[in-house]
Amino acid sequence: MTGKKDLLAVLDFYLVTDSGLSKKGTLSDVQEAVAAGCRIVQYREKNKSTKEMVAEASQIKSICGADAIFLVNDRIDVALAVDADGVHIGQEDMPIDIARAILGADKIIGLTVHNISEAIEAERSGADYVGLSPIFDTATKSDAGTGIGTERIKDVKNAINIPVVAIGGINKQNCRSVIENGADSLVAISAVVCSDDVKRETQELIAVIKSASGRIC
Ligand code: 3NM
Repeated sequence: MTGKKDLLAVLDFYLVTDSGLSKKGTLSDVQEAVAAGCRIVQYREKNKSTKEMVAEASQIKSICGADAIFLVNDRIDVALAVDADGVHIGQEDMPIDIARAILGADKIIGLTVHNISEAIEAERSGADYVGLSPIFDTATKSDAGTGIGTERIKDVKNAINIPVVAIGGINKQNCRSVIENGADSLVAISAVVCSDDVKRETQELIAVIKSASGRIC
């Protein structure tokens, strides 16, 4: 197990980048979130060239350093190019067993799931954590579908032994219920990257998550 995999146990707030929504830019968002105590960053970029992505991913990797896990969304080639800590993939992306064969045992692989059966299958196939989505309706991802609600988090959490990261429509107002219903960590893209102060927003979310999960602040 790598040192970075140990961090999966204490994720709290999980930053996913969105250059389309960001007010100050992806690199600034990562810098501020990591400075606020965020321990996992996923570089999610749908509109840039591979060359631009490799350059940006390399900069994000340096910002994360030893303090934060650095994952790349979907693009296993970009993750390998910059020696990221791993990838986050969806149900329609590279099959997880093939992703694992390409990346090796030490890399972190997260998989998006929408229900208990996908979560059980994710764990069986060797995922290191699942992203459960969407918890609430969200405008950030047009094809995300209807929110499943917080009650379903418990069902998924009880069915598997790997961390559950909640995503979709989460903000400072509803994040407590997400953690109280069993999520180990959560993503809040628009709530954070559209805010005027990413660092403060991240700190406040982390404080609520720690308090809701009983972790010491
Ligand atoms: N994936 P916000 S929802 C990147 O349902 C992503 O798989 C989703 O953004 C999924 O926190 C989503 O602004 C966007 O709602 C989440």
